[in-house]
Amino acid sequence: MYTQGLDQKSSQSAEIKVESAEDNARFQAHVDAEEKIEPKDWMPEAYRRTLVRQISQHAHSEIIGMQPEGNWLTRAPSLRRKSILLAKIQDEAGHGLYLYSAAETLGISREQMGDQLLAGTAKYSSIFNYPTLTWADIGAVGWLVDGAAIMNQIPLCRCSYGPYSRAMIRICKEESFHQRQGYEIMVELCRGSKEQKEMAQDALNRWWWPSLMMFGPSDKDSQHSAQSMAWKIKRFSNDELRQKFVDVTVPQAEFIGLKMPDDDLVYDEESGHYRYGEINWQEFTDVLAGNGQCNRERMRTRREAHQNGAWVREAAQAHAAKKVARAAA
Ligand code: FAQ
Repeated sequence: MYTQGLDQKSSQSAEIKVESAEDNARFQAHVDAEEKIEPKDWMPEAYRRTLVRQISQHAHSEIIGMQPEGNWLTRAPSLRRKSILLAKIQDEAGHGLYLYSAAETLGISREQMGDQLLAGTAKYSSIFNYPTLTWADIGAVGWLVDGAAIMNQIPLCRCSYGPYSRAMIRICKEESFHQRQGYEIMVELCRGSKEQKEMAQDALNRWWWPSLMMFGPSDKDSQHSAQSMAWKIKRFSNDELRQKFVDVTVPQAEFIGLKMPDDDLVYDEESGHYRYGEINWQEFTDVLAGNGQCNRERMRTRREAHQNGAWVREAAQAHAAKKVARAAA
């Protein structure tokens, strides 16, 4: 999708070049004028590193994020539900691939990013360390997790880095379909039997707070937000996006007769926003430290999938080598 034909010499020389105040000022002016930064443009090393960190973590999230939903593929309640879920999970794989390609334009290889994930030195979203216990969880994941993802990702379509912003445009269109399919599952369950409605409520109870944590630490604890906003990588702070998500999601829950699992939730007429209770940041820290309910299982599954795919990578390389040899003959 994006060129990987980066001029190795120039990207190396960019790294060793001393960054002058003039270079940085010119770069910031470019960003402030809303002009896109493209792979071969000069950029501060810290900008490049921030993007590699964020985009690769985003890509890893899409790939690991296939696991909780994959858990229900063989148990989806109908053929229609199964084919929709299959298509959604395949979309997530595609998102991961666009994002790895966008990160590769910054001079890191997909293999390096994969190694960082498997070594545990790169993060993926906290949300994918929770289990999908019932079919209603598939509704809740689409409605809440994809809903939160869109809220965070729509502004990324305007990110200052060209390849990331362009990848996000298509991803957001697909995420929007994902959110609707999840909400539709919740609507159906809430219109169904008493047991089905209880199952939907139980899924909401378990997924609500982890979904709020997806937006990252509160603004006062967010290490990267201020710089990322100055560089127009991020357009809104973590708390601003979390608030927008709460404001659109609470009425959706009310519409289908579900109750948010937050006794402190109240609509504030004056500000026009819902005020919500305290997030359990200790739980967030524990999940990031690898101690969530499913961290170990997710990484074990990913490692096994990588090992089991070794023959595919070898076959693809052998095929590519044959093609090159044939073309040279
Ligand atoms: N989980 O200073 P900040 C999806 C880390 S895609 C884990 O605020 P920043 C689609 C953060 O990396 C979901 N770690 O950081 C789907 C940093 O650690 P570091 C993924 C988190 O970057 C749906 C530290 O905490 N979306 O769901 C989390 O300015 C269904 C300090 O935080 C993206 O990645 C977290 N929740 O803001 C797939 C969107 N939050 O790197 C399948 C792009 C924070 O220094 C099924 N990313 N951390 O070691 C972003 O917008 C930003 O990176 C934030 C964090 C907002 C996530």
